[in-house]
Formats: sequence, C-alpha cells, structure tokens
Amino acid sequence: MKIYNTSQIRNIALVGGNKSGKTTLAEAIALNAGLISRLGTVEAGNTLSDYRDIEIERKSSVVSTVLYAEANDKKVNIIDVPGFTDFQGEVVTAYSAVETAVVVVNAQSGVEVGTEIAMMHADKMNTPVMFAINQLDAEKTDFNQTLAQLKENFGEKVTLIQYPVNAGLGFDCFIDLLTQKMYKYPKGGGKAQISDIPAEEKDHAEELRAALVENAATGDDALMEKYFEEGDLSIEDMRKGLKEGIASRSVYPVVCVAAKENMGVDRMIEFICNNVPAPNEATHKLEYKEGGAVKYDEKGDLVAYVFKAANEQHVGEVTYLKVLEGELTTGADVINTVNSSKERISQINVNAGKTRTTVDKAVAGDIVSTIKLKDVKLGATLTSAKNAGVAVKTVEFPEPIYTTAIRAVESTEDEKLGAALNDYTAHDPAMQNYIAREAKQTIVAAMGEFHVNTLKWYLDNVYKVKAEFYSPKIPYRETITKEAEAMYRHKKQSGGAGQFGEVHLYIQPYYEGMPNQTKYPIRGTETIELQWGGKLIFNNCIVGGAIDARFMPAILKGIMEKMEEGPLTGSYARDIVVNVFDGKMHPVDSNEMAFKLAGRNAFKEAFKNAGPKILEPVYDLEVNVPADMMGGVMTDLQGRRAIVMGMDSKGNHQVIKAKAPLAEMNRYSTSLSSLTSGRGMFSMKYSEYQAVPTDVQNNLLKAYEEASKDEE
Ligand SMILES: Nc1nc2c(ncn2[C@@H]2O[C@H](COP(=O)(O)OP(=O)(O)OP(=O)(O)O)[C@@H](O)[C@H]2O)c(=O)[nH]1
Ligand SMILES: [Mg+2]
Repeated sequence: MKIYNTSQIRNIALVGGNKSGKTTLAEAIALNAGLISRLGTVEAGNTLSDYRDIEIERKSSVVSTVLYAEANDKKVNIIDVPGFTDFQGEVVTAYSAVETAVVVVNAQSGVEVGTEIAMMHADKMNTPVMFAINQLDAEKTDFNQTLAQLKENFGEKVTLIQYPVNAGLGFDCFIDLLTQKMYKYPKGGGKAQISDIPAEEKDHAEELRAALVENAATGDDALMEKYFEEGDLSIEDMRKGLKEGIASRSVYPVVCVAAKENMGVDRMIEFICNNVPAPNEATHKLEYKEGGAVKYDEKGDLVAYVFKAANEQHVGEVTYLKVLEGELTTGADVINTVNSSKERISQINVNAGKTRTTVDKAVAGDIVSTIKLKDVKLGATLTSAKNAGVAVKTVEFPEPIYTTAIRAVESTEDEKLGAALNDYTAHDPAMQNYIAREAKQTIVAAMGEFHVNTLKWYLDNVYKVKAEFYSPKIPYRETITKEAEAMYRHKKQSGGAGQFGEVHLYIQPYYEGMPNQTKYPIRGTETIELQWGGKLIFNNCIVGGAIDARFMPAILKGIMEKMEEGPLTGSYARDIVVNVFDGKMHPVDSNEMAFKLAGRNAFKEAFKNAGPKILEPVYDLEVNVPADMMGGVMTDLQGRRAIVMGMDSKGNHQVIKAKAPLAEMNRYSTSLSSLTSGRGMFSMKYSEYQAVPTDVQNNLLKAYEEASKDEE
C-alpha cells in the first residue's frame, strides 16, 4: 500500500442512531474503494465491520471497527461505531482518534437518541461534525422532516450540501448545491452520472444554495465581505469557507446517501476528502499531559496514542494506534510511557475489519494497528527514546449509569471470573469492575442493562465462566444529628489478671468549618479523613491525668471499630466529633485492651442517644426526553423519591435535572427506555450523602435486625 503523508489523511467516525446504517455505509465505502467486490449485509452477517460472533448473532454492531478507504489520492480512516446507547463509550473512543464525526441519520426516523448521544460527545470533545442522511431509498423516508429536526435540535449550523430529487422508493438522484450539479446513479449504485441541474430544479436549488453560501462565509471575515460585495462566492471560496467552518464547528454540512444502494457514497467520500480537516488542519486536537496540543508533525520524534485495544479471536491482543508525531516504522523500539517499559513494533497493519494488510510505516495522523506488544493498555502513549516523558491526556469516559453485583455460579470459578472481568473491562473503558469492600460484592458498573448482557455473552461464549448477576448493596452511611454524652466502664476481675478501663465521651455532629466546642478544654486533636468519606475528629480533653496519654490510641481504635461497623445497621459511620473528657484507670488492671473496649462501648452508647441517622448516596441526574413524554417520566421520577431541581428545553426535548437516591435508581436505564420507547437518555453522577426519610430508616433498621438474627 502507498504511504500517505499527513495532509492526505482524513480520519472519520461513523456514529449516530442505532441501525441508522453506519455499518452498511462503511461497507459501501469499502466497495467503492475496491477493498471488497460485493456489498455485504448485516442480515447475512458478512460485512467487514460486524464480523465478531456476537455481532453476527445480533445482526448489529457491538464494538467499533477500524477500516480505511483509498480515494481521491487520500487515505480515509474510518471507525464504524455501534449506535446502541449502551455502547456510547465507543463513541468517545472513536472521537479520541478522529478529526470528524460523520453522524448518520436514518431518514425514516429522523433525530434519535443515538443522534443526540453522538452530538453530545462531539460537543464535549470539540469534534467537528457532518451529517449523512441515509436510507433515502426507503419507503417511509421523510427527508424534509429529518432536516427540520436536525435544524431544530442542532441549530443554524446545520448546512445543506445536497438534497434528494426523488427521496423514497426508487431514489437515485440528488442535487449538489456546492458543485451545482445533479448526481444520478445507475441501478446498483456506485459511480454517479453527473449532469447540469435540470430546469425544473433550478429555482429550488438556487434558493437552497443561498443559505449554503451564507454559512460558508460566516467563519471567515474576508469571505463575508466578498459575499456582501458580490452577492455570491466561487466554488473555491466556498470550499475554503466550508473547510474552516467545519474544522471550527461553525458548520455542520449535510449530505445525502442510500448506503444499501451504494448511492451518494462516492460523492460523500469526495466531499470528505475535499472539505473535512486533515489531522494537522484540525482546530481541536488531543493534548499532552504536560500541556500543549498534538502537532501532527511528520518530521518530529515519534509519539503514538493507543486509542483502542481488542482481544481478537485467533490473533490475541491487537493494539490500535494513532500516530501523533513523527513516523512509526516496523522494527522500531518504543517506550510505553505509562510504565516506562520497552516495546518493539514487530508489525504495522492497516485494518479493514478483521482483514489486516501489513505496511512498513505510518506517518503522523494515520491510524494503524500492531500485535504482540507485551504490556500496553488503552490510553497508553508510545514514544521514541527522545520523547520518553511525553504522555497524552487521557479522554474522559461517561460515568456508568447501571451497576450490578456479579458472582461465579461455582465458587471455585471466582478467580476465573475475576480474570475475565479484568480482561473485558481493560478493552471496554466504559465498563468498570471493582470489589465493594464493605458489601463484599464484586460490582460491574456499566452504561445499561444491554451493556451488561453483552458482558454476559462474552462470559458465556468467550471466557466460558458461568456467572450470575444480583442486586448490589447500597453503601449506606450512619451519622448523628445532635450532641450526646455517655460513659462506659469495662471491668473484668474473674480469675487471673483483671481488666479495667473507664471512658467518658461527648460527641457532636461534624460539619465543615464548625467551631471547637468550649465545654471541655481541648488538649490535642486528631483529624481522621475516613476512607469511606467524611471525617472523624478525635479530641483529647483529659485533665488531671484521669486517663494516661498512652491509652488514648487504644480508645481511638475502639471508636474506629464502631465507625467501621456503625451501631445502627453495620454501615460505615461518618462526620462525628468525639471529645474524650474523663475516665478512670486502675493501677494494675488497666491495659490497652480494656480501654479499647471501653472506648468502643462508650461511643456506641453516645451514638444511640445522639439522634442517629442513616445516610444514603444521592446522585445528580440529568434526564433528556422528548417533550411529549415528560409526564410519564416525571411521575416515574417522583416514585423514585427524586427531587426535580430544574428543567430546560433543548430543541423538541426537555432536560430534567434532579437529585435521586441511588437505592431507587436500580434498573432506571431500562425503565426510562420503556417509558420513552428508547428515546430518552440520562446520565448520573454521585452528588452527596443525605439522611433517609424516617420510614426508609425504620425499614432498614428492621431489615438489619432480621439479618443479624439469622446470623446468630
Ligand atoms: N433501505 C435501506 N436500508 C438500509 C440502508 N442502510 C442500512 N439499511 C438497513 O438498516 C439496517 C441497519 O443497518 P446497519 O448498517 O447495521 O446499521 P448500523 O447503524 O450499523 O447499526 P448499529 O451498528 O447496530 O447501530 C439493516 O437492515 C440495513 O440493511 C439504506 O440506505 N437503505
Ligand atoms: Mg453497525
């Protein structure tokens, strides 16, 4: 394969709604580029992108796939991203490697939740956007409504480049407002016959072109002036304006395709080659941890970024790289700056799905893959020796919104399951697994139930370990709401050496910035930042040597034992000030054990009298739903004890901001999806701990009592 230089490279991600036709579009691009000789279909399970067993079984993409096409003397690298909302982590992965998002929109269904997710992440990551309106050949196609929805949701930046002449069954023709030509396709698609705009379309085309000219000029003052003076722009000027506008995200061009019929695809790729930024022309680039943006300097020293890692059938670990500076050459010794280890690049491949072609080198801006690295994970930076300190700022993945506990069906397979989970999550950064220490559960945190089902498929079919999913325990906390005092005398004198310790405590609820108590003189303070959040302030207020200083650590230890296993429900306690203000010792029988027990019991006693409360984790929730579905969603939120903090309208959607307790959010992604026919989306992020309502507290106390009885 020819080696392309940086300015000849275009990197795009095909993103957007579930089943909008991204994989079919990638297939048509590959066909036109001569990579394949006939169009595969997702139904037949023979596409370049959806080659994994799970994808063939589901007839839908699960993991993003890297492909490329050589056209117009350029190399276009393509990442075909799954559209289902649960796989939105793959959108983020793809955006970390491309300069342009091609948002594929199904003209039969218009703007969908997948469209919004693709746009939301593009906004967050400053990724330039273009739209490809697809399925223009389908019976239920509504081009005008789809375009109107795009404008309604994403504003005036949405800029029409082409419009179909005969959308719907029999579609084969569109007008291009930039080239001012008509493109008509033969049956079976492929290459368009290009002709002048016919007389009957001239007025309509002229009318629509005016908006294109204006949008093309907006990003560039000189062009704007020219446009005002001359009332029009040449095609070269428009290309210049469009290119700048796309790179700076002030223009979102819209093109027309029917991927399945391979129509419009040749022109779309030509448009991409001419108008979207090459890596070195992008205005928004990856950044280095130590500051500064990536330069894509072909002459520089090597820096490459691992944006994706996959465990491929029959191959093993495949590492996908974007070259950021210099050249990656076969045989190169590189440094993995994450762990300073050395790696050798034994092979460089370009991918078209699972098909790999070996190349000698790749220049800055290109996307390639390699195999047989020793220890390189997603997010790593590989460099030449000279750049050994350089690391790329890692991209932020969306917060998980669905958690479940998991265990091996056979406890002998615990370790196998753990290894499988670690391997799976290393390749899918939107899923996490960890052990919840207090609950003693292994937790999987994911982007939805379907995401977890995908994990289950891999556990069953690839890792071959039987696992079951069950409810995760809510990490409750305990605290106090008022001050209280208590004393405890630990005394034991039966046989041998006796034990004696007496401790008097005064406890208070802790809050940030609170003044010291003045009831007892404080002689020493210890602030303990609790591992599980919140604080314990331990004040020594002993006067006159009532308790020896050497026993204070033992008293604190006893209190900490109770903080770790709260007096109400055994949950962690937090945010308490303990003042030890009096006590008694025995000249012979006092020891550390006795004071530990006295401290622990005095604390337990005081805690019970201090208005103890159970706290629960509360999350900030952002729910985005079509306006006409608000009612059902609000009622459901109320049933989940959510408190609505605000509402905003965004296009024809409403964004609800609310606070909701984690305990009520179990399976929310599934409920929201069924309440909105899959058109709602939400994100949640831990906010704070709040006291549970009295009825909830009583139920929790009862449940704890029952569970403790069982253990006895
Ligand atoms: N009529 C028509 N159908 C299409 C077109 N493009 C795709 N389809 C069909 O739409 C369905 C989904 O196509 P895919 O290519 O799998 O869509 P996708 O966007 O990759 O789907 P996910 O990866 O699952 O999000 C398939 O049945 C395709 O045959 C098109 O241009 N016209
Ligand atoms: Mg797909």
